[in-house]
Amino acid sequence: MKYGYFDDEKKEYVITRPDTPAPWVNYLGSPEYGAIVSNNAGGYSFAKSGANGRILRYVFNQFDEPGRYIYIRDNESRDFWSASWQPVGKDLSEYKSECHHGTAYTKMMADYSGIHSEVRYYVPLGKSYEVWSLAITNDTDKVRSVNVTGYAEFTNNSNYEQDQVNLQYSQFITKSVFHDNRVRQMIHANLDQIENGKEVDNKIVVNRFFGLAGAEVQSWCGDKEEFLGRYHGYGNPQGVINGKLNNQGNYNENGCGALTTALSIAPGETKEIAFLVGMKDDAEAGEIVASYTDTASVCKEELEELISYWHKQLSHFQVKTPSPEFDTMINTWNAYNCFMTFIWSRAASFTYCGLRNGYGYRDTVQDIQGVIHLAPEMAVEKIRFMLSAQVDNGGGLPLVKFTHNPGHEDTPDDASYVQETGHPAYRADDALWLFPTVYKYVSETGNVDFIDEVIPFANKDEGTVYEHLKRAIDFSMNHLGKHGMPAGLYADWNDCLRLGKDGESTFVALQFYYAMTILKEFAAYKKDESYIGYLDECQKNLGNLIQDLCWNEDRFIRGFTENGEVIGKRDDPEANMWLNPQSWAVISGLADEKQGDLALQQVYDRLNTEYGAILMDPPYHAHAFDGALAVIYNAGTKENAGIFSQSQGWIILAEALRGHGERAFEYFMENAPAAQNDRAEIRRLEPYCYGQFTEGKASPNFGRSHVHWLTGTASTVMVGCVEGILGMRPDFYGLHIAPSVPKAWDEFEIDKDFRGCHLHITVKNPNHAESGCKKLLVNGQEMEGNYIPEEILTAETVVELYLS
Ligand code: IFM
Repeated sequence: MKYGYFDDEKKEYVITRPDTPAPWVNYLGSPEYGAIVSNNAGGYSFAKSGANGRILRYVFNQFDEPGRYIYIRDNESRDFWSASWQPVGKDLSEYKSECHHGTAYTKMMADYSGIHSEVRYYVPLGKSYEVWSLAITNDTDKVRSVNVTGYAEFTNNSNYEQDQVNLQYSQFITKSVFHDNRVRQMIHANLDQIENGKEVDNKIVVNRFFGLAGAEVQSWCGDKEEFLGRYHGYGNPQGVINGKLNNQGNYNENGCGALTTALSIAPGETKEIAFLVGMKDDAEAGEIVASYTDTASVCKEELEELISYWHKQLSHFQVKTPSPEFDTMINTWNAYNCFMTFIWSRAASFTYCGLRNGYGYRDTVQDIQGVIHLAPEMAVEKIRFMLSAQVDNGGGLPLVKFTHNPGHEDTPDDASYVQETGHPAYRADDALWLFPTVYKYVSETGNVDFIDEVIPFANKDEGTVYEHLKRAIDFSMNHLGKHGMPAGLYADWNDCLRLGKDGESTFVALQFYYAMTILKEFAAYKKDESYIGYLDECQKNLGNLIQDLCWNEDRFIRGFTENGEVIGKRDDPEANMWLNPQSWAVISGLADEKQGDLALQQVYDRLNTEYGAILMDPPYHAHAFDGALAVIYNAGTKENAGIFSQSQGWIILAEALRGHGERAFEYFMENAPAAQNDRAEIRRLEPYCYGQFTEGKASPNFGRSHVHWLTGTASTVMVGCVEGILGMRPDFYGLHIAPSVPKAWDEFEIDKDFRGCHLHITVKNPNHAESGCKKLLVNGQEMEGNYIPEEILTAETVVELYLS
């Protein structure tokens, strides 16, 4: 079943049926002001932090309430509806609507009772407040008298948890008043006579506002219960039914902003107004509302500016292939998803309530990879930040606080860090993600000098980027398990594998092996011969160990428990086949071709499903070892044999590296949101963003996906597609082009900005190959192999590659 379609021209997803199987949301705003809005206007906003800056309330796990509601009431018939289908929820045979989610804006159109409304939700570029701009048109031939009421439900405390659960406190610090054209809600208003800005018990007055521009306020309300009325809900608020709000604020209990304006609209006429929300003191709020007096033109200009900003960001890498699903994901939606994970990490969605008030080390270092080809200058800022969260022993801080203070942080070795973050120990993989991320950044930009940049460590001291990477090697060398492979510690990539200081992880061993290959390239650049010798030796030993201990006829095992038992043996009753060691054996360069192909074939035969490859099989149930925490999940769910979508990116990349374009693309399509647009009732999640996992074949809900938007899937699939399927593989000195595509693709095009030049690449496939380069022409000149050295690039470089 379909609920909408992709408008690729406008880079929008258009929802034509509002009764979607889950709230389908969009992200608005910037790191300064974040806002999430669903196709039914549900959602919340926050200044800087989803945990501590919450402005608009959202009740989690209660199907999409409350939200940014705009009610329209016909004052003659007294009938009323909302500019989004919900919360009033008129009969869909009479109420027609469309929701357009675009890049950092959402538009909702509705037609009911001869009135057309269009509301656009956005956060203006560079601003830290939000706009709900409304155009309302009378499509009938008589004058219509309508009330328009905007409703914003403020939290009683900027801390999300305090607002939701500490009611004996948070309900008694809020108070709202009306001034000119806006409701002003104050938290801790009783401190307003205390010396300006002075804290009492760490508290000062916090101001929020809900304002109206473009029309006069007819009535207002600042109290949620008064607005809704007893035993009424968001679908039938008493204030809207009455046709006039009670002009009273709240004093205790629950604050809100509700503003009604009464409009008389002539036949064919359109009126434009805007509601504005933010966390600003009253004077600034007044200025903001006043700046929207010329409502229609200000909003139009702001929206255009926002759209051109985002479209420019995305323009740095665009493709035209025979697959509309691939194009829409790479050009727009996967890319936008990558930016959102890059910005918000795992902090704020309809699943993440904001309590994880920091960056997961591995998550963020991986997220960065998804935007390097689009915005390397943004990426490097965060790489610096993450390097500054590396402890001087080389390990990464498992959680990097949003308040991170490089050089002064506690570490998992300190009780204070453990108590504050809940992370009691180092994880084996965290710092190893730095290698591919730093490499991808340096190769994309050619900024090799970056490795000499000095960056502090999290706890003390500083070192060059090169030194940071060396310390990461030291960390793994200093944490080896019983056989001499990297220990699994508190977790490897898989949060549900606790292998401890003696148990060992094949995945980490493969990452470590790969890290040494990368660091050798940096060392070669530095002419650090003795270190290259050291790495050669370590890598050789590690490679031999992996080959001797981890290869099990046709697959790589997952590792060893603390007792030395093998995890993932062919004849284990449960979890005898794992996905990630197979893909990573190829990505890391450890597997020889025969091994790689055998292991990948096992994945295809044993783990692949129509929705992607499951993480392992069979699920844990009765045979879980002590550290196999995945057994806590239902079979077919999350790390217990779910289709863990992040891993799809790696299997796409591995198949592509082996030149298996058909397989790589098949894996892409199985889990691509856009490819499931017509199966929305099964997938449930938005068809334009990735989810953390899809329920596997062991689940009765096979194919249902969860944990939308903020997932490492965005970046791994992006890398799998850009580097793998499209074969864009820069190194320090130029660009390798090595596509691995379906045989049926005759031709495709890539527009890529690269080191200040624009590359227009056409890949031709007259012989219907999956991979291989027959000929490469750059500005008409034939290259040797499939490599373009940087020095021959021109401002407009025309590239033609013929597959073999
Ligand atoms: O790798 C982790 C990630 O850090 C958080 N979500 C689950 C993944 C797999 O366990």
